[in-house]
Amino acid sequence: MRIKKARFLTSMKKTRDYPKLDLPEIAVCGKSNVGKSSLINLLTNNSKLAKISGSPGKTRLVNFFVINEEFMLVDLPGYGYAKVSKTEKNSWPAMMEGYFNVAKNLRAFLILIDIRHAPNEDDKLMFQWAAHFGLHVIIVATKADKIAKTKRFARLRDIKQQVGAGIDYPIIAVSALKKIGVEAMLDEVEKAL
Ligand SMILES: Nc1nc2c(ncn2[C@@H]2O[C@H](COP(=O)(O)OP(=O)(O)OP(=O)(O)O)[C@@H](O)[C@H]2O)c(=O)[nH]1
Ligand SMILES: [Mg+2]
Repeated sequence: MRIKKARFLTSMKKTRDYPKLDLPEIAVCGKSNVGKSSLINLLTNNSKLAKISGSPGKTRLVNFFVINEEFMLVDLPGYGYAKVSKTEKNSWPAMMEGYFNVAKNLRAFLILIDIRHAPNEDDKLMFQWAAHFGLHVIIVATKADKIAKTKRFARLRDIKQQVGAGIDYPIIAVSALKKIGVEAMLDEVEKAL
C-alpha cells in the first residue's frame, strides 16, 4: 500500500463528535510519549500531520485522520502520564470506552511499546483487553533507533512474550526518526483492512 493522501478530520471527546464518515479504522494506542503521533506522521510521510511533543500527554483527545479517502488512522490519547490533571485522568477511561462503543469498523488495534522497555501493567492490560474483544492487535515496538540493530530481534521476542502475545501476533519495529519499518507497517495495515 502507498499512502498518497492524508488529512486531519476531527477530534473527539464525546461520542456525539464521532465522525459520520463510514470508513474502516486503524487505532493507535500506547503509553504517553511512546510515539503514537510520530508513527502516524511516519506512515503518512507528513511530519506536520499529528502534533508531536517532547513532553508526554500531548494528545488528549481522540484524533481522526483520513488516509487515501479509504480508511482512518485514529490517534488515541496516551495512558499512564502522571502529570495530567485528575479531571483529565478520570476522563480517559470514559473517552476510550466511548470510542470503542461507537467504533464499529475497527480493523486493527496498534499497541505501541518503547523497544527499550519492558511492557508495564497498563500495556499488558491493554493487550489482554484488546485480545479479549477479539480485536486484531498489532504490536509496534517504537524508537528502534535507540538500540543497536543486532539487539532488535531479541527485544521484539521479549516484548511479545512479556505482553502475553502468542506467536501469531505480528510485532514490528519502527523508528520515526530513522524511518524504519514503514513498509512492514503498511503491509500489516493493508492485511488488516
Ligand atoms: N529517537 C526517537 N524518538 C522518537 C521516535 N518517535 C517519537 N519520538 C520522540 O518521542 C516523543 C514523543 O513522541 P509523540 O509521537 O508525540 O508521542 P505520543 O505517543 O503521541 O505522545 P502523547 O500524545 O503525549 O501520548 C517526541 O519527542 C518524539 O520526537 C523515534 O522513532 N525515535
Ligand atoms: Mg500524541
